[in-house]
Amino acid sequence: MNADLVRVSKRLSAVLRHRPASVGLALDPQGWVDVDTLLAALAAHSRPVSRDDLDAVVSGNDKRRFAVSVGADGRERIRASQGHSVPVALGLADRQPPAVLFHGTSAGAVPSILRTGLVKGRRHAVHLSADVRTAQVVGARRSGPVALLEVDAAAMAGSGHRFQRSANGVWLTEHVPPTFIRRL
Ligand code: HQG
Repeated sequence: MNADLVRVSKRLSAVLRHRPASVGLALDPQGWVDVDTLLAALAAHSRPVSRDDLDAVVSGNDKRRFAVSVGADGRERIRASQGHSVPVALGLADRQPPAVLFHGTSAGAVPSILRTGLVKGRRHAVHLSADVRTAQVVGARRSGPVALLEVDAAAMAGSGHRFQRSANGVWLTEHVPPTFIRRL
């Protein structure tokens, strides 16, 4: 994705996950907003995004962060697939996770994580990756060396922890206690 589209993707993330009110919008309870309404609101707040760029970000995004669908009113709507800090009910069903999941983070965070487990912070859920490579990329967003953690998801599910998978393949859970975490 070129630099302009990365900028558009970040702009959409900010509005659709964290600050819809910054452009005068409210998301519906499931996090959707009408595409035309969104584009008009961005333009009205001096942050215009063209429909072509929105489509390019939705379909070309490395991580498929956004989903477009047709609402009950027959109009196109868009939402972020995960990562919200504003309250939304994504309506994801509980699913049996793979036996192991992975989490990439900064090495400096590991002692704290091994004490209190993985906590969701301001996000809705702890984000886990299905493969080590993705976890590596997630961890590399932090400064300093990356630490890779393996989560015993089978054992967690066995003791009643619930998991969901976002539309773009991120595994979500409420909290990962330290006993299920192993540093790779
Ligand atoms: C850490 C990106 C100390 C955790 C990615 C992480 C992902 C703790 C940071 C998505 C801790 C939170 C989410 C504890 C957790 N002590 N540190 N007890 N528990 N942490 O960004 O998982 O590009 O909220 O390790 O691809 O890094 O936005 O979570 O380093 O899918 O689409 O606290 O964000 O997606 O950071 O990333 P984040 P994350 P997007």
